[in-house]
Amino acid sequence: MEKRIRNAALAKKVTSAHEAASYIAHGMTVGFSGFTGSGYPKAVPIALAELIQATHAKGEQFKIRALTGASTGPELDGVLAKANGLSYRSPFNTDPTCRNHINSGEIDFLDIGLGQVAQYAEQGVLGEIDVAVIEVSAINEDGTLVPSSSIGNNKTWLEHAKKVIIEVSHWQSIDLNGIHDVYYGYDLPPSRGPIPLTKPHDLIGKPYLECDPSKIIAVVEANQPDRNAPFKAPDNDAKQIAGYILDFLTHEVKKGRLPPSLLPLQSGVGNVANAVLTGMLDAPFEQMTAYTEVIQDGMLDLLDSGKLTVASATAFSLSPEAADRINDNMAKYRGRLILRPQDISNHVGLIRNLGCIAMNSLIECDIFGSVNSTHVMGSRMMNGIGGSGDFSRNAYISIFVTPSTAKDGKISSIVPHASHVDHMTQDNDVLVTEQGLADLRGLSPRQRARAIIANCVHPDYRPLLEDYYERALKSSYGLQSPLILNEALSFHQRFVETGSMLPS
Ligand code: 0RQ
Repeated sequence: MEKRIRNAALAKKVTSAHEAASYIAHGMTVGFSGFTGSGYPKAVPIALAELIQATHAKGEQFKIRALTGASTGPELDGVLAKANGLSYRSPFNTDPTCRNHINSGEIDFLDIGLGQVAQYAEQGVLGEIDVAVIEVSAINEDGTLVPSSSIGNNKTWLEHAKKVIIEVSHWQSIDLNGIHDVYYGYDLPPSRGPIPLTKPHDLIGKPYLECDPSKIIAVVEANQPDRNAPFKAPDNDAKQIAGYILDFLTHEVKKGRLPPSLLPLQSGVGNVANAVLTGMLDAPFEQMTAYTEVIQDGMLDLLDSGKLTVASATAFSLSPEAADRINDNMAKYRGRLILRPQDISNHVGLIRNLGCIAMNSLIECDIFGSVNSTHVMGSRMMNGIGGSGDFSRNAYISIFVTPSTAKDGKISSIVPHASHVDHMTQDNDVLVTEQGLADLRGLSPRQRARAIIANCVHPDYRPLLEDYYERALKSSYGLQSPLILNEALSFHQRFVETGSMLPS
């Protein structure tokens, strides 16, 4: 087995996860590595959760403020939430226990765009970062750190934390060395210059993370796998949605509005997004590129087929099979898979310059095209805005996808008025459901409503929305965006009262 801790001074700091966790105390702000279930520390958070439980058993308080890149896994968000050890969490979470604690009001959750977190930390508005706990795949002889399967906000946490705990993962591929590109030229305003990245494959930084060695208080060795969840095989809805998107992109190429290789793709996480990527395997596009935040199975398949030449992101989010495949062949992907800090992968200026085609899923969309990505019935947090805002506003074309209904048809994904808005109507170009596609570009709100109701709504809900909209046209206070004020959220109210948005 190749040696992972190659720096003599840091090798002397190797200790147990429990010893490392004991440096974290009640009230501290901890910056953890981790993004969409990859590259998060496992051993130290588990030990920390045990320490928290033991402290609570003595009748003493112990809660921390946890910052990450994005979602982590059961060994981090899961155990800390179960131990009632979180008072504050940002910026994105998919763990069910943590979600429950957020929605019961026990955890203050700051839901912000993933590209914005580093700047907030630099401004100091997230408070002082007491400790950073960062998973790496190796420590180089000179003390620089080879990141693991995500970079996320690691550069920021390492720079701003007062103390650092490094968790060296023996599970991660040793060949991750050379996959990362950590840009160190990004100063605070007014010293900020242009970022020299004009193509997704450009390498503009260093293949490692730097850290002042005097801040490193402990090094822990671990061997747990990332949270790699299997993807469902694409169902009919997903296949239909993928078909409409591929037809749309083909049409845009024919019209000369997109080049035959398309523009850099961004794809959100989830089964529908993965199905779209799978559909691209048979699509007539060659030499494609991806500038995105997460690399999932579909993107790996596209790379292997040669249809995609490069995928730049900040993290992997793979099924267990794809994780094994990539870990066994990591060296072969060097130069074609690039992981960057999330303030670069999600940099709004780069997204605009590259002209990304953004494809993201949603919770609900209203008839004018305002999108809610986060709040079920306007108040219950699902995961967070993630990177969808960074990409949708700044993309060349922003596409949102969703099945037209949720929860066995009891919820319409298209509603008269969004119960929460993450992406305003002006930012959203194309809406796709299994019913069809609405190209909203250049349309006024009234034209958008007609296109969405006609093309995207499920037949069970279409008469209800047509009826609502026709009445709105007659009674609305203004006709720019027709609205019946005391009925706009009536679908949601009906669901909360009866368990279905359909009238009984
Ligand atoms: O619930 O898990 O109980 O079955 O939401 O929905 O249809 O499986 O779709 O996995 O793509 O997730 C918006 C949540 C969609 C996700 C969201 C319920 C539905 C199901 C999941 P169950 P699906 P997906 C890059 C981009 C924000 C972040 C983002 C997301 C569950 O895509 O978090 O875009 N996006 N990041 O039943 C009630 C509705 C619902 C609903 C769906 N209208 N009401 N429940 N659901 N619609 C990645 C990152 O940023 C890291």
